[in-house]
Amino acid sequence: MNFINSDLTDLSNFDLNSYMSKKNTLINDELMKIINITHDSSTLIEAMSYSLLSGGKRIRPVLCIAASEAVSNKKNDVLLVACALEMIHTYSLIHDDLPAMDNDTLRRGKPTCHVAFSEAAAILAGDALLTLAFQILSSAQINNNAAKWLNVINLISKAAGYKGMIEGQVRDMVSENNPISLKELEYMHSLKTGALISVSVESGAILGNGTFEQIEHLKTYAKNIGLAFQITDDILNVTGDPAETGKATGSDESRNKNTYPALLGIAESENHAKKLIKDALHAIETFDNKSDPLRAIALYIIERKR
Ligand code: GRG
Repeated sequence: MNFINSDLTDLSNFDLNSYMSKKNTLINDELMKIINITHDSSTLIEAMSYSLLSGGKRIRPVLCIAASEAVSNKKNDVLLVACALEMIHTYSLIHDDLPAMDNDTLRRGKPTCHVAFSEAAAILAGDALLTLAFQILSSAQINNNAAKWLNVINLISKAAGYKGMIEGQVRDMVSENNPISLKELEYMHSLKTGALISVSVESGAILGNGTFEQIEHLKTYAKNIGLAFQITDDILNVTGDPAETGKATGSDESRNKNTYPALLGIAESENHAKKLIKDALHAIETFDNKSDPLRAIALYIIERKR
């Protein structure tokens, strides 16, 4: 990675693919246990598990686990928080794809939930995943950490809520056909996509018993990767291959959406995303090699093809 000072990115001893694959197995096994689909499951449970277990990248739950590992030498039990974050993310994708929102028919390489089931089933599956996330969070075994868990639940509800992801989605919808400034675009992205990514990192760091200073550095890391993630998503909507991304391309332009490529062009958008990743890596430069997964994920975010 030549655009960043090599001492920030010496990851020669770290294999991100193997790390992601191990964590994904843990997360997917736990999600399957939670959803527990059986032969007589209802349509609702089938629709929930159809979207939840359909092969997303699991970036948010992995970030939560990686942040807890970055600040701690102990094994921290953040798997349920990680799973709750993935449920909230999946709910947002199901609702984002609905005819009343982006009206998309392909997601994670498969027909979207409302296409595979029905619009009503998709709305209810999204609602059920969102509420299940908070049920899981509030019923976890918390030992002596009750105040920290309550704080995490509060932060996650804010990030997913009316001043977080949902407000970002509303801004995205109302700004269609209505050009906004770069500053407004950045704010919209920081809510729509950044808030859940940030809280994934922050909750892992809190439950890993990170110090105040470590958590502040990780929040800066998360803010930067969150925005870079959405810029890359915007770029992939122009340049990506649906066979790789598992979703439609060209849809932002046809809906006249405000995106980084629309405002800055592809090359400038890529440069901006690189600069954000550089800032993210700087924020955690004093952290030891337990943060290598976070460093590698930051680089992956702008190199990904899906
Ligand atoms: C309550 C009606 C109502 C809406 C909820 C829908 C919604 C609010 C918010 C949507 C926010 C949203 C869909 C943001 C897009 C974020 C984004 C870049 C998604 C793609 O994430 P990836 O690439 O997907 O991590 P995978 O499939 O890998 O998990």
